[in-house]
Amino acid sequence: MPNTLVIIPTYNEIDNLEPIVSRVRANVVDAEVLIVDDSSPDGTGALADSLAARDPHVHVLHRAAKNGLGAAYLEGFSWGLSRGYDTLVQMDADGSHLPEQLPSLLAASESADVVMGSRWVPGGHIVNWPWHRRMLSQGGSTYSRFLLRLNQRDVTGGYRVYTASALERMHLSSVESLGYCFQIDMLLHAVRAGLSVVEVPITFVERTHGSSKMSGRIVIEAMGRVTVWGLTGQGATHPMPVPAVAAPRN
Ligand SMILES: Nc1nc2c(ncn2[C@@H]2O[C@H](COP(=O)(O)OP(=O)(O)OP(=O)(O)O)[C@@H](O)[C@H]2O)c(=O)[nH]1
Ligand SMILES: [Mg+2]
Repeated sequence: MPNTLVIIPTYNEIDNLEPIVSRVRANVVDAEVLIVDDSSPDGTGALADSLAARDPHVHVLHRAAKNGLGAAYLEGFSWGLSRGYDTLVQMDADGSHLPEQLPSLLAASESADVVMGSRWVPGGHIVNWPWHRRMLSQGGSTYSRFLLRLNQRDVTGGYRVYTASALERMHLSSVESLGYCFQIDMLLHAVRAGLSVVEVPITFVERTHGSSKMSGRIVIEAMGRVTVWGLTGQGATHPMPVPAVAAPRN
């Protein structure tokens, strides 16, 4: 039973999916891949099925409708935890997260609960992003770090590795965010659960095929939630409230 599951959420990634899956398989040969597709109209889900039919290391979860990357990841985590994987990776399908850098993230996860691929630490790079995307990413990270008292530099980054025991301690049932904010929400849950978090520099490459699902609504969701969390004292310095009843395990 391989230990590492790489979860790749997809919505209209037909040109990106096959290369990213084969690069993951080439770079971490014993990893398994879970594609979580939200009924992409461009046929990504059918392509995912054909990749899974060719390679027993590839699995697919089909969801009925587009419901945000956060919900797709939560379903992927639950799928992986219930099957006993002990390392779960988040990776975009669009080529922004380089599978060639996954071995260094996995190496770091041997001594940390959560590993975050980071664009904003020394050694981190961004390729082909316009200035307004850099500003949004850096501005969003700075705003969230300040309001939520987080120490990490790249709080919206989505290239991460979680150990299964970390996810089990993070009270995922209270993660509600759908878009960009999901990454901040997850980090906040990790820090408040007392987990060790390390940032590893990555090179983030802007997608060359397909289109971004980032939208004004996603940015507003993130700003609104971060502001409310900050103003209501739900930042990183406050421990997670322990649920009165233990959450059921899948
Ligand atoms: N299953 C699922 N996947 C999604 C959804 N929204 C985005 N994704 C996937 O999540 C990953 C990240 O989405 P992107 O559109 O690249 O958004 P982003 O990386 O936040 O924004 P950019 O930096 O502009 O690319 C990609 O693999 C998308 O296909 C969704 O609603 N459902
Ligand atoms: Mg992207």
